[in-house]
Amino acid sequence: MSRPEPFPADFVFGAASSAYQIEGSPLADGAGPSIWHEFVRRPGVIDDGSSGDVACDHYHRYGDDIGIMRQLGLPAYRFSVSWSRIFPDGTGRINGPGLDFYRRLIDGLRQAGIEPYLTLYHWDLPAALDRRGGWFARDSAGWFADYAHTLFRALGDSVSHWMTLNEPWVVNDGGYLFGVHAPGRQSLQEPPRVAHNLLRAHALAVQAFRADGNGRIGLVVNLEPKYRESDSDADRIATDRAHAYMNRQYLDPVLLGHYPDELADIFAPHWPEFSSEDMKLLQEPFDFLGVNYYTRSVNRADPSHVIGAVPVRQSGAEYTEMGWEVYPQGLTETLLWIKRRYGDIPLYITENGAALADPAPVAGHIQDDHRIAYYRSHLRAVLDAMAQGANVKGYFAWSLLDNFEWSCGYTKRFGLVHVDYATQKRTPKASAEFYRKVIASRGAVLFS
Ligand code: IFM
Repeated sequence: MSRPEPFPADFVFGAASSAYQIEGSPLADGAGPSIWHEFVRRPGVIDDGSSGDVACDHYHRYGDDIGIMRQLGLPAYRFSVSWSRIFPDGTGRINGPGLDFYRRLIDGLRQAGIEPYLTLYHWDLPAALDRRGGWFARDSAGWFADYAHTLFRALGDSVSHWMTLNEPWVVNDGGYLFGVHAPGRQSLQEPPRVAHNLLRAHALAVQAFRADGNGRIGLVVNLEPKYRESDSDADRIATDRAHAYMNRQYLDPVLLGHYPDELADIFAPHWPEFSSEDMKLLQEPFDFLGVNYYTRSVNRADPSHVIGAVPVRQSGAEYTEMGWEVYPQGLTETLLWIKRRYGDIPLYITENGAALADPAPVAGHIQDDHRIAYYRSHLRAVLDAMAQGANVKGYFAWSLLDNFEWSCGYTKRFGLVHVDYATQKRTPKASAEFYRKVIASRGAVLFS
């Protein structure tokens, strides 16, 4: 008797990556520097002092990597384009060889029967644009729309799924509030306008897509359900603030037409009045929402923290190497929360995965059972949400390859495929084989 196939036939499985984290050769073939290329050169900002200069050398090895995707039976691959490979100065002159790299990648994917899902911005702003104010500059929205428009025209015949921004919350929180990510600014004044400009950029790109693009376009946010440590008023207010700051800041404006009230409080006296024209622009309809899910947080009030809340570790809970609690039911909750609050927008899980200490290879085999358990529980959580009505269209594992994990450098490994950074040898882990079976059985293996 054949097993039931829990995921519908049109559900898309894939794996995800991003340009700076895997490509290497950031200045090759006429590319300009990005803010990450410059940021990693500051002493002390990356845990192991590393950079994305070589990373997984995907810029040269993309053909082999497509071969690996094919072995895994991946129907889709989510990657990002490095803006400064296309526009070395951020705007103006187009760098043909940069565009050619992505054409080769996309052609290779298509020839292998793998559907490309293209993210326009995964954190690597051209450094030239940072010198013009970066995302704090109101002009940034137009710079991004022009770049997006160029890609819609150049690649629109072979890419049908587009994502504007990856995790605008991280861009702003890491890059402009706390300075632990590029461009390393630490400001209370900039983040409200940075958030607004990011969302204006997203909306203008969607408008350009409607005028000159093919297929479907969406926004990718990272979401974490926020719990409170106690029922005290202080913890309740703090948790509401954490939720507004991380989860609602980038969704309420685009889907409901206003920012959460808590933000004015958090950023007082720097919270600006935004014009009604701007707020209308932000509501430009888009086709799907990408959700990156890793964990939840349990919050305690802490007036000394900018947001007024700090996450508290849970005793007895399991944590990944990132210090993130393994909490699969949070994914179900998050998907259902989106539907309740914002309506029935089609959803993709655009990232989900875990950095875990992998066991040493035995005869070239890496038995990462803990990662298999993570994927199993989270894929089941997606099915739970779907059974309760969440409109989930696809799931992308983070990540295809071990890669450069931003301020953690190469100290954290999220990959389905192990990368030996000294030799660039790729070794699929046991989790890759498990994911292959998930895809081949459309999820039946999750229950065996
Ligand atoms: O590696 C990152 C990715 O670039 C964005 N989402 C979270 C991942 C894990 O931290």
